[in-house]
Amino acid sequence: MSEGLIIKAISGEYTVILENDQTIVCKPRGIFRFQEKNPKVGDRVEIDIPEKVITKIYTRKNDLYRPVLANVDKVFLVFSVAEPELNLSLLDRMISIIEYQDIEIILVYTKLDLLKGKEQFQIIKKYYEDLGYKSYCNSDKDFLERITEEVEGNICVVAGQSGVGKSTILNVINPLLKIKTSDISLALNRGKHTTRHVELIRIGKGWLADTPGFGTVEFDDIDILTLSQTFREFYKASSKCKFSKCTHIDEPYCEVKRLVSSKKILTSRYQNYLLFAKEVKENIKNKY
Ligand SMILES: Nc1nc2c(ncn2[C@@H]2O[C@H](COP(=O)(O)OP(=O)(O)O)[C@@H](O)[C@H]2O)c(=O)[nH]1
Ligand SMILES: [Mg+2]
Ligand SMILES: [Zn+2]
Repeated sequence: MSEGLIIKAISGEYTVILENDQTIVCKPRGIFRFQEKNPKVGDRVEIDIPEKVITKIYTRKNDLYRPVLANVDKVFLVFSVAEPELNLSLLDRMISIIEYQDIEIILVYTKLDLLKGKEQFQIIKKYYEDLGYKSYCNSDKDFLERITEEVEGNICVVAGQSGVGKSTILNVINPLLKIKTSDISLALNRGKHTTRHVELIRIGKGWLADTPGFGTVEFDDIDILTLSQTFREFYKASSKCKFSKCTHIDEPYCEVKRLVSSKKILTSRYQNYLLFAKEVKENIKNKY
């Protein structure tokens, strides 16, 4: 028996890379079907080399469905600041969903060259950095170096809307990949039904997933209190709310609402929170 990492999955066949860099295409052991447990890219597995069979899937640190990936350490959230303009609602949504999965978030901003006044962007960038999210711009002089450092020893994913420059970044990181970049109109019009397989690409001593991105981003089985806790600054302030389980919506003496009025919390953060809370409530209603 040997241990390896699944780096590619296509129609029930899994490419497993071993410690010595040998790759073997394996099938899962039949029993997984009965356990309704399918191997995923990112899974650490035990394989039977002569049989070319995956015999064991090690416990996952986390488990993503869109994209189908396990054991992700970091997500690079790529956002353009122009064409398409910075989408703070999507940014907050993705942050919340990924926080919930306990994955490190790194923000990557692109297309600063297309932005006229940068003051507003700088305020927003600083706000998220103060929350503890590292951020880089693809125009930073040492961008490539820093991203390569971030990937080292980790399984990472690049996520973001179409047209923000994900493929361009991947090509800079690894010019050998030659992933096709598309002009923006093409990228934005590409049907949402285009499915591509997920694959881990080696970057130095780490792995980067080349995926079509986080397709639909919805709040599946999260409750409102948990949602509120994925907003780091709300969580921090909540100890000063009058009610211990304050959801910062209708409750009086709410510290979060006080910080919103005094502009210490970004208005867009609070508005997006209210929007997501409404979605969560509707999801719960639909379920019962
Ligand atoms: N001006 C400008 N264009 C960019 C930048 N990054 C990417 N692009 C362009 O934006 C378009 C979409 O990029 P692509 O990498 O295909 O985006 P993806 O859909 O996220 O993979 C392409 O025409 C790129 O050349 C940038 O920093 N500045
Ligand atoms: Mg692309
Ligand atoms: Zn509150």
